[in-house]
Amino acid sequence: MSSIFNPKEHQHIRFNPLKGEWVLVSAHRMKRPWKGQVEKPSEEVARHDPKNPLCPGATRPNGKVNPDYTSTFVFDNDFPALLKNTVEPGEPEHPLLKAASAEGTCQVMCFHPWSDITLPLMSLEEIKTVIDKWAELIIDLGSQFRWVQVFENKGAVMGCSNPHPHCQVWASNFMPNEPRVKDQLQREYYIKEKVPMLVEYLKVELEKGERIVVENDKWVALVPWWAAWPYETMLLPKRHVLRLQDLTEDERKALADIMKRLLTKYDNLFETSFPYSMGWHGAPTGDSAKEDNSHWQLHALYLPPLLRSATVKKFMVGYEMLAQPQRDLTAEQAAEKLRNLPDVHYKVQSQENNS
Ligand code: H2U
Repeated sequence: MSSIFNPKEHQHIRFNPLKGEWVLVSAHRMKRPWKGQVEKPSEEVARHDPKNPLCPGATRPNGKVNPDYTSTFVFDNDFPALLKNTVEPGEPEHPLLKAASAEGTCQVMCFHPWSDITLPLMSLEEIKTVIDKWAELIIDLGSQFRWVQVFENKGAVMGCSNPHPHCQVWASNFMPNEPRVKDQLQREYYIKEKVPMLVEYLKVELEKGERIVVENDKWVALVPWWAAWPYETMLLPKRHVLRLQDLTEDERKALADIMKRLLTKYDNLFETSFPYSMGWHGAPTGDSAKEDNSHWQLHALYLPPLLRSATVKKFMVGYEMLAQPQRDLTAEQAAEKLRNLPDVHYKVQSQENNS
């Protein structure tokens, strides 16, 4: 073994300053054979299924009828994990049996009337409409709740329960764990360094360049130094922005552009509708919006599970659950692979080739 450190050959641990956690990087493990679980390839979906509760005009199991929507469509989740009026838990019987109130609301947002379309295949105008709707929802729910989590589960492998393009929005009166820790660590960094952590981080990444996947004049998509999932990416605005609703018109248009390009590259990687969970993290809302949140920088995270092919995913199991996350290729290798993929979707390319 050479004595000069090579991150592709020599395992090491990397620090995630947003979580205060380490990730084990052992790129040499990609060489091991795989005889484990193989996922089902994603199936073709019909454009309209009147029995699908997310489709325009469909009757949902609770009897409510969806309008014949032609753009985005938002409705209250019929099976919400958070409700507005609830009974609060009393004083704990023991300090180790602590509980606290959890009030909130859950909504579902359909991106498009068609079931057989996904964000990378939507037009820039249609993606921009989704972004505007996200901003509206965060303003609306953020006036009542401390945290508004916009997230999309895409693909059955990520637990998505319906193939129609959609996301969810859960708002709560408490800060969930991920943003709570991020809030604290970004605040500590800001107090010490006098600059928001992710603003400084983007500066470093733009100088290095090796983890950048795609960039335009307002946004950067990169594989973070500390990425845990194989093709995890972070989407960052080039300006210091606290919340999604603070984005200018030009920044929203540029966001639609970078989302389309990033998600096209994802689909092109294994020529499949690339599964992931994604979500937005920005400064807290509700009563927390009255405080100084300068330490925050808006960003989105894409957390895709696929590792080797359209059907072999990374399992975050034994060591990851009991010790810490481990990844099988370096962040730089993942970024290079994604960066080198075409910006034209493979389905569009094959249509062009056939015409
Ligand atoms: P997921 O695909 O990420 O599970 O999101 C779909 C959501 O849609 C899910 O939370 C809701 C489910 O509760 N839903 C309804 O509210 N009404 C329905 O009729 C079907 C699904």
